[in-house]
Amino acid sequence: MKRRFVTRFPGNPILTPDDIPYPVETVHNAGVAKYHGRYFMLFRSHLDTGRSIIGLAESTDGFHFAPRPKPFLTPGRESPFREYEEFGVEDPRITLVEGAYYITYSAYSRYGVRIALAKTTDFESVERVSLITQADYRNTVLFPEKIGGRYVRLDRPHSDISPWSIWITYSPDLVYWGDSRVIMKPVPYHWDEMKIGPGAPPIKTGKGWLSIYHGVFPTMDGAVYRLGVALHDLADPARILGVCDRWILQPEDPWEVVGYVHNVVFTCGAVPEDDGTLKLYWGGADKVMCAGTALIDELVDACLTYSRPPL
Ligand code: BMA
Repeated sequence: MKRRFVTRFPGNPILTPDDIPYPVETVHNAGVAKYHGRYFMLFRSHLDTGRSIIGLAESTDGFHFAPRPKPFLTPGRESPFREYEEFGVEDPRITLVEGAYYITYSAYSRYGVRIALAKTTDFESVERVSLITQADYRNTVLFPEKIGGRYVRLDRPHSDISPWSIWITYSPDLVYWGDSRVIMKPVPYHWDEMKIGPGAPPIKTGKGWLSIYHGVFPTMDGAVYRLGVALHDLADPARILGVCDRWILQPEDPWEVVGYVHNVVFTCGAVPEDDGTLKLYWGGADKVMCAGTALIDELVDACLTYSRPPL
């Protein structure tokens, strides 16, 4: 019998390229937010140039999504975004901060990959705020509130001499960021040994901030992307209270095992519900969107019960 932290929605995959009213090759790695009782999904799609854009789909139940007729966010046309989004925009994450939905996404260009920040208040129009990292960052999630008077994010800089790890960074205004430190590293010969990165924006619970991250393991058959969980202290999120030693989700369904990139489950969003459940969303094999549910308390307990050192 397998341990199950996540129950897959029986109607998976919930969104595929065939559902999208404009030509796309993939629908994956979506951020999701609940707004006035409706679910808004910002999903990444590869075009047949190999570059990515971001689309929008809406749902009343969090499982059945209707895509909008046109993409929501395509590479910026005005400087400085034009220069840094030339190769595409990818992997959006949505966090509600002080009444606005902030979107962090990867901006690709001839200069590398960096994180851009945009915001919307209505999922109709979107406004770019700033480019918030230099190059060599591609996963950043915002906490939904100021902590200790500062905005906080988890990010994942690239490195040649250390396996790619999760860092924490602070800002007075969401534009200027600093005071970074590494807080969580992969563990050798472990499911996340090759690299880790933030997944869904952190979720506030009574026992700490729950972070769902991705971890990668190299095999003779290529890399395998799985999801894990960590719990951060509420008042000082740089302090990790526990990292669950086990993965919570791995590629198993056929559309997670085979696709645009095989053997990938990759999350950019999860929605906590009032009844203590979590709706978790992930890209299957970089090709389709999938959903499942989990119990928030069970994920929090897993961080504390099967804990391994964060560094
Ligand atoms: C990562 C990113 C993700 C992708 C994953 C698996 O490096 O590119 O967007 O889902 O690889 O291909």
